[in-house]
Amino acid sequence: MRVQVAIIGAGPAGLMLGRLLELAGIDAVIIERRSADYVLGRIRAGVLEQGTVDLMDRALAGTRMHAEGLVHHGIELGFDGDRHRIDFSALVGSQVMVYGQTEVTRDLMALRQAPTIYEAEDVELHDFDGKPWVTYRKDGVTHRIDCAVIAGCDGFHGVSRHSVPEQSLTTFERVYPFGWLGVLTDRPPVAHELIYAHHERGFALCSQRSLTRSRYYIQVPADEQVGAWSDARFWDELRARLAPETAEAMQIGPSIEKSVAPLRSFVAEPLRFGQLFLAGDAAHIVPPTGAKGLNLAMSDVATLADALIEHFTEGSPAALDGYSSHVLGRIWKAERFSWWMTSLLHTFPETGPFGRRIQRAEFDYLTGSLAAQQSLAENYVGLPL
Ligand code: RFL
Ligand code: PHB
Repeated sequence: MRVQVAIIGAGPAGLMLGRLLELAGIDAVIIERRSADYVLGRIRAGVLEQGTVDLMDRALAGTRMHAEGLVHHGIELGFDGDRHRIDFSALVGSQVMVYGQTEVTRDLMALRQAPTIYEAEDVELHDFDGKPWVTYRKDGVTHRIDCAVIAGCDGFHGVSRHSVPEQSLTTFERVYPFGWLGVLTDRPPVAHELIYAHHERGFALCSQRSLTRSRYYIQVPADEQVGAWSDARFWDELRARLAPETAEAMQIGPSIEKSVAPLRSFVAEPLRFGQLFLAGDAAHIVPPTGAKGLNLAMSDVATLADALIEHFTEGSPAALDGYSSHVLGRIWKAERFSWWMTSLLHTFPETGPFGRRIQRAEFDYLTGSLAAQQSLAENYVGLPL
């Protein structure tokens, strides 16, 4: 097979890139290691920035999102039971959309006409400094795809970044000593908006997927086993970290999904190696506290799609040449914001009582300063593309 673009990975980044290229008449195949059902079964992000909403519309994929997604005009921050609302609309005149990553993925999958090869084993990238090609094995047979460009959209553990010689890549990383234990339940959310809470027992987040489905998270040690957490233990711990009136109002139910996600900050530089381009979690990871991972993946592929369209339709390499430095500027701002939200809201045993006093001062400064709230709001709703 010969195509213009071989996309590795059918997560939101790969599917959105595939869709934007398809609409522009550029020939692209997606090669994915897992089955479509497996990809749809992963419960991940829940908050879309306006830029991501706009991109879904550009991809002509926004109909169900606008019908079923929930527009949120703010979030609540909690600190040891004290509560403060950040009003995005009043502070920066923008908002976010609560619509699950699973639904974004489902909508993009449903629209796709061009081939996606699921359950492709042993995907390998060849010759991306010259004339690139990709091989994979399916049902015991090895296949070859020749292409002009490879887009590595295969997440943090994917093969694309790992195919780059170590000396060509600089990586920056912080691994946090904790993770998030998440529970999904078919009960109405405890509040209309998301609640991010700092407590001396650890961070807690009350999120949602719809008016009848809630998503809750608590900070746990990085090596925590899900099996150690019965539903009852989870609900008790979550409620202990929230303001009493919130804990009391919470409707609890059986969990329909429960998992631990590690927290990490990571950036690889650069994002172009010959004809290979990295985008999304393959290029960077943020801790989920700022709700930036999916949105950053989407802004990478929006830029990459435009650059590829310019390359293939006008023969101009300028935008592709600028891709890496262009997106890295935005990536580092999202890294900074996610690190800052994480630092404010989690407990860090190693920083001791001094660290907690600094966190309290940061919270008090934030709740007393419109400028500080505006900065939070501006970053949370998403910096311009
Ligand atoms: P993905 O989603 O990891 O998709 C990569 C795809 O590549 C496939 N793959 C391979 N295919 C072929 N060959 C190989 N060798 C391959 N190796 C891997 C994988 O099977 C997969 O299908 O990366 P992508 O597309 O870059 O998307 C990134 C987002 O998934 C991620 O950033 C977000 O989920 C992060 N995130 C959040 N982001 C937000 O913007 N808002 C949020 O509210 C938010 N909440 C979260 C999150 C991530 C979480 N976890 C579990 C890490 C909450 C959590 C708990
Ligand atoms: C989620 O609903 O999964 C979610 C929401 C906000 C975050 C992280 C995760 O910051």
